[in-house]
Amino acid sequence: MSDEKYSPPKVWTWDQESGGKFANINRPISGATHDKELPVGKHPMQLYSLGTPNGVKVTVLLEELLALGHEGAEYDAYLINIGNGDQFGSGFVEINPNSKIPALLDRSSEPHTRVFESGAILVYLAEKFGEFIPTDPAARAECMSWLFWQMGSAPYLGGGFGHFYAYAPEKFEYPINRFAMEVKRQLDVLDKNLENRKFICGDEYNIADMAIHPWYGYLVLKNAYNAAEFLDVKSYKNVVRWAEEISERPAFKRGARVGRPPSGPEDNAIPERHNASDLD
Ligand SMILES: N[C@@H](CCC(=O)N[C@@H](CS)C(=O)NCC(=O)O)C(=O)O
Repeated sequence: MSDEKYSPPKVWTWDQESGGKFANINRPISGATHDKELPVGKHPMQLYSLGTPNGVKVTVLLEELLALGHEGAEYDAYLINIGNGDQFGSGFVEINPNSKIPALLDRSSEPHTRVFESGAILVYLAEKFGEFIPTDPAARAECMSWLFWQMGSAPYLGGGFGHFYAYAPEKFEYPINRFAMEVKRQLDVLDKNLENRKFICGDEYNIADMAIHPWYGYLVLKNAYNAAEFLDVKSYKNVVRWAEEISERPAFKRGARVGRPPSGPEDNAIPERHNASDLD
């Protein structure tokens, strides 16, 4: 396969053999592919998710809320294995018609409240418990601006740069150049913002930090996509300082462990979480 030879047909059709890491789960059709009820645990919050950057945002916020003593944030976290197509089960699609993790069901409301899209889940929980979201209108606008910045920007990082640099069946110069440039621009935006701010919005840690850290913090600290050197991530010194500080928070450390099988004996990750003691 080569990008030089490709000329798009008049009408696009689904090529199931298109290759790449996610070819087996990507489909041009929405909706359920099979009947499957979701499991339900004993806690008010039922989270159907996975320990990816979008999933970790939510477990980190839930752990932060629990650390402040909000018992209503107690949660069962169930693993949705997107590689096996669990996101296309009928029960999951009822909670998220877009078939992507994370999805939340709040069983403390009557009727129960479903929430999908990680940004919407962060806002819902922060508002419900009155934490990690400013009440002053100007401060709230700043928080929402950075939260929506993350929601709009990260697809260029993951779906654009990460996909073409790490997952596509071949290395194509054009998309790698285009998305590397954009990701470096985004890192520069963050770095300049953090020049005079401790956290994304100022002195207070809030849901904007929780949304941005699993993507850009992970990128600068953990060699995401094996691209640390290629993107020269360590040169974004303010982003590195901010990312390191958040990584030290006990609730961050707990939340970041939920939603994946351990990769080896040194890894303390847990696939599912049903009790605080699962992480103690
Ligand atoms: N904008 C969504 C993106 C969610 C998303 O892309 N989730 C990925 C994993 S990080 C997923 O579930 N992919 C499964 C699929 O595409 O079928 C959010 O922030 O919640």
